[in-house]
Amino acid sequence: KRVVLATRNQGKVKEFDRLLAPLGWEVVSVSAYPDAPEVIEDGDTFAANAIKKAQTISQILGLPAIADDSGLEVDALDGRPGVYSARYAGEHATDEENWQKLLRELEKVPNEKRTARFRCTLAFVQPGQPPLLAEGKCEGVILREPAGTNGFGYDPVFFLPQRLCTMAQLPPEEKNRISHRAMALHNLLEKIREV
Ligand code: ITT
Repeated sequence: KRVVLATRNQGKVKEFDRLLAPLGWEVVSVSAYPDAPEVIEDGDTFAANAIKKAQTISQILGLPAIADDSGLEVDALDGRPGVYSARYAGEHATDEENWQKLLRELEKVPNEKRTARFRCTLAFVQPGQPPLLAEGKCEGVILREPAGTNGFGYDPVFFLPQRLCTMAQLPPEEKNRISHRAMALHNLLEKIREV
């Protein structure tokens, strides 16, 4: 079972690899294909972007593809940055620039109003077939200072009340037990099994 991961985000690739390899899936990143195109993410939902990424890559390479579109929804910001999470602080912003901007935007927001969630939508496409979609989420609170160095993206400022630490303080295998991505992948694998 071979699948191309239609992502250029190395943090995502590492997590999928850890999750899928034990199940006998051979995971290949799209970065291994020099001719694979850059997919423009112009959808306004996670699902639209995930479908577009998976369909484009699957069609061009002629292989099954999984795409992940994910992001952080902050309640005090009416759900932003949402689908714009990767480029919140600008088109080529680093993870650190993005969470720094988030902390600035939330400076005046009191602790009890800093609730947020990560969301992930996965699309699985086999050449010539309609996409299978699956979703996952993970609830948390945005801190005022970063803590931890694991993971990627907004993990250092995403506090997990049940674990009393940030996502970036969890070892990778622990993140993979509770994350939005892990939940979505679990749901996707159920659907793949049904087909
Ligand atoms: P691809 O489109 O190539 O997959 P991307 O990073 O642009 O890579 P998205 O458009 O889905 O992917 O953006 C997701 C952003 O949401 C990501 O860059 C992080 O800032 C944030 N994010 C998603 N999952 C996360 C996680 O598990 N931990 C921390 N931040 C996460």
